[in-house]
Amino acid sequence: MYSQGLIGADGRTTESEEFLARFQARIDAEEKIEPTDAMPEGYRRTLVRQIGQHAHSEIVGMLPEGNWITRAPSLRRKAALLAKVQDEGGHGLYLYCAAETLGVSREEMTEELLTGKAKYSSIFNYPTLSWADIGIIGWLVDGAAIMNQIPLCRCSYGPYARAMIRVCKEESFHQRQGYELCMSLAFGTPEQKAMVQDALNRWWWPSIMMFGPHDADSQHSDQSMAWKIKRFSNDELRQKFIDATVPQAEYLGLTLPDPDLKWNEEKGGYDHGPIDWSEFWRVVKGQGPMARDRIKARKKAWDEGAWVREAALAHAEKRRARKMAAE
Ligand code: FAQ
Repeated sequence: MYSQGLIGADGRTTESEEFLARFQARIDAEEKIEPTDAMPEGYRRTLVRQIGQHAHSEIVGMLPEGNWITRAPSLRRKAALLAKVQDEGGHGLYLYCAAETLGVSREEMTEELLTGKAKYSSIFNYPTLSWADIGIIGWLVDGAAIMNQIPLCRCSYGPYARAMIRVCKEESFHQRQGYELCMSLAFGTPEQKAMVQDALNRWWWPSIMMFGPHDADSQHSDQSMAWKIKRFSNDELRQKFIDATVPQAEYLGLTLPDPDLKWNEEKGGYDHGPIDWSEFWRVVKGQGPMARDRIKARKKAWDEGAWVREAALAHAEKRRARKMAAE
């Protein structure tokens, strides 16, 4: 199927130097790579891994907030949260479609998620304990997601870059609804302010971890940046996020739970305290507080949706047969 699929039995690529140089020249010239173009197997695999992980994150990411839809405190808040969670489902679908253009099926990707072979963002393994968590997720988690995803609109792979344009517009709206929710709590009663401060204390460090390991420990960054899949390193994006978020917390009168957070005039950004990477890796490896529940919920949805997939296929087959008979 792929003219570039020159993988030996040992799993190693055998693409020629000339082929790789020609491909790199296209990337360097900012050409978009499209599904039918020849591409190195490593490029294809990197995209399947990243886009698949990204799609799973959107779908699993519906669960922590979905948990609060029936308990939203007003109709306005309920409508906004319902729409946000639906948007996340939509993002997952665009991303699965973008990954499918690389020759991987939705079934294969789902199987990898359910067996723990494919990752999803660490952030969704934390519980949503109070209503304020919904505001904080919008403000911080969508805020971090946008910081990471705006550059993906310029990703070298066309279908991924195009999918990200709409995703980013919607994430930006999500971030604002989250910040507005935090404003009403932070400027509300002392109990409401304490509730949003508690949520901020719990979500700050996991949000900072969303950007992935420090650059020195990021195994994929160098190659992904050379292929212009990633445009900024994990640490660069984390720094941009912190610099944008500190003044927002100050405006709300909330404290970020990092005593080492200080403006550094020389670098023109904030210094921050050490990140607990042992927690990050524990969560990434499936030992997060909600990891078991998240996979259980996805497995239940996949199993219980089997009849819908079968019915949709049977319907499509019937239509195809009817069309053939009419021709
Ligand atoms: N969680 O070498 P790197 C959202 C893994 S969407 C889990 O630096 P890379 C929307 C990484 O996969 C949030 N695993 O990797 C929303 C790799 O393992 P592998 C998701 C992580 O790919 C909002 C290993 O560590 N966004 O929030 C994490 O160059 C609100 C080494 O790392 C995306 O997926 C992590 N945080 O950089 C929904 C964006 N970080 O695969 C609902 C697209 C790293 O070799 C509510 N992805 N790992 O087994 C990316 O930009 C990149 O993949 C990074 C990681 C930056 C996440």
